[in-house]
Amino acid sequence: LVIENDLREALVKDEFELHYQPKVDLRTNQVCGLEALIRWKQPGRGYISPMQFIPVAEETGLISRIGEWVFREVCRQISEWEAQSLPPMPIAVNLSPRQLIEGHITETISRILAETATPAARIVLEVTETAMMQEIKKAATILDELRHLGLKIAVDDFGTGYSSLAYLKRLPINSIKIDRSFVRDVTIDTDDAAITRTIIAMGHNLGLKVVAEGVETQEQMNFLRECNCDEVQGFLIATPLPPEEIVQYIRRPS
Ligand code: G
Ligand code: G
Ligand code: NA
Ligand code: MN
Repeated sequence: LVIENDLREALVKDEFELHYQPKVDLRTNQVCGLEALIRWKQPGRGYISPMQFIPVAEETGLISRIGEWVFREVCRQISEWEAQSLPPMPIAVNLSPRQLIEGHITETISRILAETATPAARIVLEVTETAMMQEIKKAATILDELRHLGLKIAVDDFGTGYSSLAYLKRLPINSIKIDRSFVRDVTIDTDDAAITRTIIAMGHNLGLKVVAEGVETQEQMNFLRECNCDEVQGFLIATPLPPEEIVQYIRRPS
């Protein structure tokens, strides 16, 4: 059981890490971006899943401090990789609902970008459909501010909430990520195949880039390529990796 005090201590003791999962462009087969995923390495207990502690962080409000740490660490990593001459690519950061709606996300992000001299265009913010729909007016205002700063916005876990693409059209969005629950059976379930095709076609008609997540097999990837999906992410390509392994992965001979 994760409790508030453990999380506070984890921040003080610097026990969080970020791992990065690559995304691949289906036309070029090249890595075209990375998603930062938080990990908590507790001495003696190993890694604790964000599924266990992000909800606690949300409930207690600690998410704003953890989120700030994540954003700063991504900016630091971008400049470290730049110094190592790794090709520049966008890095996605997950925002939970409370981070989007409460507090001062725009001020926090613009301050960290300025302090770390990070170009805003290098960052993609992943926001779940549910988070955007909870308070759509407020979400729209905040996402507008963030896009004006130059960040890109992706809708995460797309298809699992109650939004329609017509609603999404009113939000300043650049891409949608098809939830992995549709991708899982896309080659065996005709409904999931139809849903996936439809999301890709409608996303493209609205001028959005479409990413599929949770791609685990070559068959799923072939299907997605045939449907003109733009990018894929999942264990078939790579699991989330620590930063050193990302460097090796990107520099590997192909
Ligand atoms: O990486 P993993 O599949 O274990 O992540 C589980 C969940 O935790 C996912 O829903 C993911 O979006 C969320 N998550 C991972 N890293 C972060 C983070 O830095 N901030 C927030 N808010 N959520 C994260
Ligand atoms: O909710 P979000 O999409 O941010 O969740 C990201 C989580 O999904 C990460 O914890 C990551 O470990 C997990 N993940 C990434 N690729 C795959 C995959 O191919 N299959 C499964 N089951 N999980 C994946
Ligand atoms: Na995500
Ligand atoms: Mn997702």
